[in-house]
Amino acid sequence: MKSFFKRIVGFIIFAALIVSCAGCGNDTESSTDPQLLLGFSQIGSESAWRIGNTRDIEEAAEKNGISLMLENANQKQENQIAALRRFIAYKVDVIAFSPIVEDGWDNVLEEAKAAGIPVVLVDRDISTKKEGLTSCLIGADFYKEGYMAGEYLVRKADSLNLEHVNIVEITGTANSTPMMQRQAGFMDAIANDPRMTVMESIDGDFLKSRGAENMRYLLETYGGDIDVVFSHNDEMTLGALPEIEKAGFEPGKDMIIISIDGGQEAIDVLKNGKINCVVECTPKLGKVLMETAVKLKAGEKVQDIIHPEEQFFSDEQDTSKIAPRGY
Ligand code: GYE
Repeated sequence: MKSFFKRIVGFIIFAALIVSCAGCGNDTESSTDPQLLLGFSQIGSESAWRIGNTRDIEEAAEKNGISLMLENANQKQENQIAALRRFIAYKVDVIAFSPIVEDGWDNVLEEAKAAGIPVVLVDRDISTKKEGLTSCLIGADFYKEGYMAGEYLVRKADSLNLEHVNIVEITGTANSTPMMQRQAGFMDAIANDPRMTVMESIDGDFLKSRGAENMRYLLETYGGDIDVVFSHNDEMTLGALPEIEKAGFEPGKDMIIISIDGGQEAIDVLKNGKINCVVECTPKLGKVLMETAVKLKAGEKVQDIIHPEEQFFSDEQDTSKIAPRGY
């Protein structure tokens, strides 16, 4: 009995110590007591773009004194849903996430709404019939990116006096916003040009390995009939290029290569002439995300959609002047 009593007293003292220390710590800790806790669910680490985007968000959070709970879903929607539920249980101030695909978010977003936590979509959009599940979207205009890629191809076909242009398309993750919008923009840009034929569109899931695998299959199937490879991201392009060379073709010359993202590695290959065109998609969304999270916590209104400014790089310009990319 005595020892039980002792234990209780010990526990009370221990608990009191924890409570009294929670707010003190050292001086720096107390002064950085987070005014804002942001939960961010990232898709994964599939590309230089994604890794650059994660880094940018971490740096922006730190710069703005925002506490970041960052979770990497390793390419799985179920992991993202579980992360959002943890953020809700943790009562974060704002939730942000990059939805891997567009469908399937209604239930968890209803839960966030019921908990009164504003949600920001970063990079990709969702599709839902319900109103008011998210506060805004910060991400690129993927339709415009695809459209610019298509416009480039029309100009390139003109400059080479091509009569027929056979295209293969390696697409990003099925049912993801960039995949659907880049494809739509590209198709619209070439739609009125009778020279253009898309021989096949194939899902490469934004992965380098799948870019290589798909390119092998496309070369086996269509061989030298391929005039153009339109790839939805740099990783898949970088996977496809060695396969084209192994099959005896010179990328950039025998085949026109069009890519999207504009990471350093792809830009270096553009400079070497093995890629003809790279449409920029900037991963640097962190600063705007932090500004938006602060406004949402303060109950202020934010813009529905925020698209960053994006550039375009191709063999039509002096590529030696392209500044270091940072991702
Ligand atoms: O193009 C690709 C990535 O959603 C814009 O996802 C992003 C895309 C990007 O992994 O490389």
